[in-house]
Amino acid sequence: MTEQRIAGEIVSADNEKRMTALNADYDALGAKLARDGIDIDAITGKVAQFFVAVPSWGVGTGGTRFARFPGIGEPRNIFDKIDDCAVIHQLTCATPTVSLHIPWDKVNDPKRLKAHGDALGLGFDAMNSNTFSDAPGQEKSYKFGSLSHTDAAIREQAIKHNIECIEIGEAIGSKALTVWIGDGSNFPGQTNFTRSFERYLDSMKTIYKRLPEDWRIFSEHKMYEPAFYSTVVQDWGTNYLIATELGEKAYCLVDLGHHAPNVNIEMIVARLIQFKKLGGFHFNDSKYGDDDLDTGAIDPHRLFLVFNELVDAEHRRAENFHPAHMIDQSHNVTDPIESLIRSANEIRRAYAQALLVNRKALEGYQDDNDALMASETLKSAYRTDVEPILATARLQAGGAIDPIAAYRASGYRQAVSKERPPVVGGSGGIV
Ligand code: LRH
Ligand code: MN
Ligand code: MN
Repeated sequence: MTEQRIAGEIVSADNEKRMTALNADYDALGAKLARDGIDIDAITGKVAQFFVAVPSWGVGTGGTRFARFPGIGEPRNIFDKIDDCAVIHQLTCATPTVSLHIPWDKVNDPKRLKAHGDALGLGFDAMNSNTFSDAPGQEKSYKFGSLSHTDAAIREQAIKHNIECIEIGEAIGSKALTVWIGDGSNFPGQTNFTRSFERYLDSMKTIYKRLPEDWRIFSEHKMYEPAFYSTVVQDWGTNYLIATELGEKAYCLVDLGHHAPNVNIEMIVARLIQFKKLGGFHFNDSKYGDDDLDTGAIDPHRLFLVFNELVDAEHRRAENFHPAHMIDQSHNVTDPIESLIRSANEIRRAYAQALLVNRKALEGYQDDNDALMASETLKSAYRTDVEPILATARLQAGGAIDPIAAYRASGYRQAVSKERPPVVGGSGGIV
């Protein structure tokens, strides 16, 4: 039996209060969709099978480079983090896996960690390496880069770290490694674009060779930060080159926050799908840059448009299309568990809305160059309030109709704060 961090009775009691209204809303939506020839239960079934991984680093309060304001009951270690992730999955039934970040997560005993995950019904998604900051006691500094560093010994250290991440991942059942580097430059002339990219590719090829047969490697592009003039893996074009240079186990990861404002991310997604190199996502939202806000908090329509491409690919059975869905956000002013619950729901919402798009009609309007009706076809799916579908999917899987209400009713945060000592705030950084 899966261990539960929140008593089942609390969730049932909260569900009980909402059941009648949900059933009425579900029936009303079902009748409306039926008029358009859509079977609501089929959509609910698909939504229930859509999952997204929670980032281990997301369950601790984040911060900026200016300050961090921890909340109460902050996780003390990876085991506490896994407990918090289990709460999110218990209530949403949408997040059965956790994505680790090494060395932020200290995994001294992978067997014990796997057993802890198993007991809570959680598995492990992609491993994330970290050569963008120096770990305490680390021999050589990444101040001037890692996998693309001019010094071979530093590149070697960064390669070794990535291989260690693979080894930990193998022990806990992960099947992918995500590599994001902060390498780049702050001033024109500081680095040679071509030579640094050559060094990066050489390092990645060495890591790639160590990748187990059934693993994938994801490279993540980012336009800026911490380097403010240039980054080595700056955009999806460079990312695509990396994935093709490395081989068939290499794919591009799209972090929604890593593009210039107004970039057409859904089109990037379409291109990567077309050329069979979309590896997956780091979902979040942003207003200005890599703000790492809750997914769908600023621009839910863009999220929908991304999912429109994913469902389109699913619909036409695009080849080699099995993206890994992960959240990557930072919570500065909210309870991270609440933000992650909300984001998992927003991601499923975008998926459900995209499933409602009448693809046959859309294709017809596109072929007839009927711009207005094509756009209206997307809009009418986007305008549909699919909450009854999301809530029913959760309820049928044993979760909560209103997960945030159930979480608040449980008093989980207050309870864990009794055993988890307060954390001192202060300077920034995600720990
Ligand atoms: C870089 C990034 C990358 C890191 C994470 C903490 O901005 O998106 O995925 O691993 O943040
Ligand atoms: Mn990311
Ligand atoms: Mn980021």
